[in-house]
Formats: sequence, C-alpha cells, structure tokens
Amino acid sequence: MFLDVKDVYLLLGSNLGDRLKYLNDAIDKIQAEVGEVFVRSSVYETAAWGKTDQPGFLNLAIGIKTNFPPLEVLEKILKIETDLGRVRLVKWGERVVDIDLILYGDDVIEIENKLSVPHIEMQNRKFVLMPLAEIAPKVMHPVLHKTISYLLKNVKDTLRVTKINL
Ligand code: GSY
Repeated sequence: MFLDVKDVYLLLGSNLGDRLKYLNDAIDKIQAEVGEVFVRSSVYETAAWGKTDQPGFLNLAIGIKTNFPPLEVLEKILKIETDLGRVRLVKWGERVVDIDLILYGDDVIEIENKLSVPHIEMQNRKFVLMPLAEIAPKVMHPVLHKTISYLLKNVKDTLRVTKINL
C-alpha cells in the first residue's frame, strides 16, 4: 500500500551518562532507520518532570519525514531506545535515552495502551513545547486546533527549561 510522506515530530531526552552523546546517537539512528531528519532544535537543559528526585534532562525536538505508518515508527523508536541501552526499571525513572512520538502529520491516533498521538501531555509540558516551538511554531495541534507557539505561551508548567549554547 502507498503511504504519504508525513512530517513527524519527536522529542528526545536523556538524563543518564553522556546525555549529549546519547541524543546525537539517537538522531543518527533515527535518520538511518526511520526517516530523514529535516529539522532539529537546540538542546535544552530541563528539570525532571514526574519523578523529580532524579538528574535533570537534556531535551531536544526533531522533525523527520517518513512513510512508515505510526505503529512502525513507534516500534522503530522503541528499538533504538533499547539498542542504545535503555532499561525500563521505574515509571518516569532515569533513562539514557527517551524518544517520544509527539505529532504524526495532523493525524489523530488512539490505540489503547499503545499509542496516543498527538502526545497526550504535550500541551502541559514546557520541556516538550519549548524545543518544538523553536522548530515548528506554526504547526497546529490537530485536536486543540492551536499552534505550538500558542500552546507554549499559555502553558502553566513552571519547571525550569533553559536553552543551552553548545
Ligand atoms: O517523557 C519523556 C521522559 N521524561 C522527561 C523528559 O524528557 N524531560 C524532563 N524534563 N522530564 C521528564 N520526565 C520524563 S518521564
């Protein structure tokens, strides 16, 4: 079956080990295995959300072009996390790399216990919205019908998110 090429936005994070290297390795693997990376944000130092007694994260957002369907994208990014050494021990716990599927074109996808796109919490998390607004300010949230820059201006999250100069 022929599938359109989609603009897909991913949020990458790391709060263990050489965080920047894990992010760069993940981007290389995404480029090789999932689709062309056409844009990437700056790197942001962010306070841990959810379980706060853990090291801060580095986060960044990327846009890729892919014709893999959503569940295949998910399968591939989970495999990349595992290949880079991610071990799932504690919910919201420390991780060498985390790759979240945030937007898949303007598709709305709900597959119980597997995949929700747009990411269910994206509008509530500054560590997602700041990098995403840098690369996709005018992209519309397909359920809330607001742009990413509008969502960032109106987010209530007060956790620290700081762009870093590399
Ligand atoms: O949801 C992604 C993993 N994660 C993060 C993250 O990427 N950044 C910050 N700042 N906090 C987080 N808590 C979790 S879980």
